[in-house]
Amino acid sequence: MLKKKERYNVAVVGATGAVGRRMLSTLEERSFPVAGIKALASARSAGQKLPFAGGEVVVEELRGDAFAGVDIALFSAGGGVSLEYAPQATRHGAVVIDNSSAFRMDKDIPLVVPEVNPDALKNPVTIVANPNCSTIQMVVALKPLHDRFRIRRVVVSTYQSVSGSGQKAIDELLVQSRQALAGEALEPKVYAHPIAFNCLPHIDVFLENGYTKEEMKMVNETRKILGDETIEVCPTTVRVPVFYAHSEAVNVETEKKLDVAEVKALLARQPGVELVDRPEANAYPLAINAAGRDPVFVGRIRADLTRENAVNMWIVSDNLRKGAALNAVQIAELLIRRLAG
Ligand code: 25A
Ligand code: L14
Repeated sequence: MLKKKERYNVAVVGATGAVGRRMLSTLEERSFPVAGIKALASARSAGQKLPFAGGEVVVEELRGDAFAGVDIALFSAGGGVSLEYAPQATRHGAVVIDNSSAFRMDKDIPLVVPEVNPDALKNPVTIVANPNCSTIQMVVALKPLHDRFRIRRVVVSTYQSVSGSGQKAIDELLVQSRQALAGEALEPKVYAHPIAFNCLPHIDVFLENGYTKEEMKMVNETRKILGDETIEVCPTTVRVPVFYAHSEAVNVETEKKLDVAEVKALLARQPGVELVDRPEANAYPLAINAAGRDPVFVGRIRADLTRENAVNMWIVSDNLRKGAALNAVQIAELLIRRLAG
């Protein structure tokens, strides 16, 4: 169990990955009270140096005994690594904040977005799950609408960047873009088809019901985070040739009478949201503006003309930040704040 301290020993598992690197930089940017830092990854990255707090941290191979003395362990090395090593970390007394999908739907494990359901974090905590990136940015915007109007149904289409699948996918989009412009054949490795100049309605694996696992994460995680099993979510998740930040077209239907001006007002004061909604100035959220920034950007807020009590909006956020590293560090901040209070 986490004990109150001035500063905490923190480990990042998967530190060399696209998310792990941002976990390190986010701890630094937000001046998290770090006593000692450990960067853990697979053997092939051991010895590599990563920048941290003006200095460098040498990557160590992930082994069970690496968690001795660790207070907080942030995991982003895929579900298999989490399933194997999170229990070893908790056995050493560390609290695990896990970015993989391994524990998210476990009923004993809190699934937390600090602006949305901070009270899901109940002591004593051993593992906390960080939700899926597409779900996080959507629920941050849905929360005030659910509280005020009670959401009945959400129809969402995502436009997801390649960085969600890691550095190798970022490299693949770059290489294929160059190949396409040079008139060369495109060779897919990470994805089933070329991603350059294309859209793939396929994220994570297909399930028996015809949906992808990414789509079903949006259905199940949204209900768990908002604490309402009656909310219907109808998703289509699409990979697009964008490097950073996911965009989402979201239609929300509510039980109570919905007022678009009030929706805008509620979103304007929702913590974690930045409204960008001035069509007269061509101002709306864009992936290239959201990349490298913390907020969930919301715009194109307009009534659904085909239905009463329904509204459309466009939600954009950096999937590696609010969608992964930032949310994980915010969970750690919430944990230590609770200890302090
Ligand atoms: O890709 P993996 O296998 O899931 O691994 C991701 C991270 O976990 C570590 C691994 O370290 C990496 O840090 N890891 C994997 N297996 C491990 C094990 N058994 C393990 N750690 C311990 N024990 P690594 O040293 O093995 O891998 C090196 C990493 O280097 C990155 N890389 C590759 N080419 C690069 C590069 N970095 C810079 N420049 C290049 N040209 C690459 O990391 C490689 O894995 P990555 O960016 O591809 O990692 C992305 C993976 O992270 C997870 N992820 C990303 N976004 C999300 C996410 N998970 C949840 N939500 C997200 N939003 C995914 O698992 C993704 O595959
Ligand atoms: O958090 O974009 O479950 O490929 C798994 C796949 C996040 C993103 C998760 C991708 C994800 C992801």
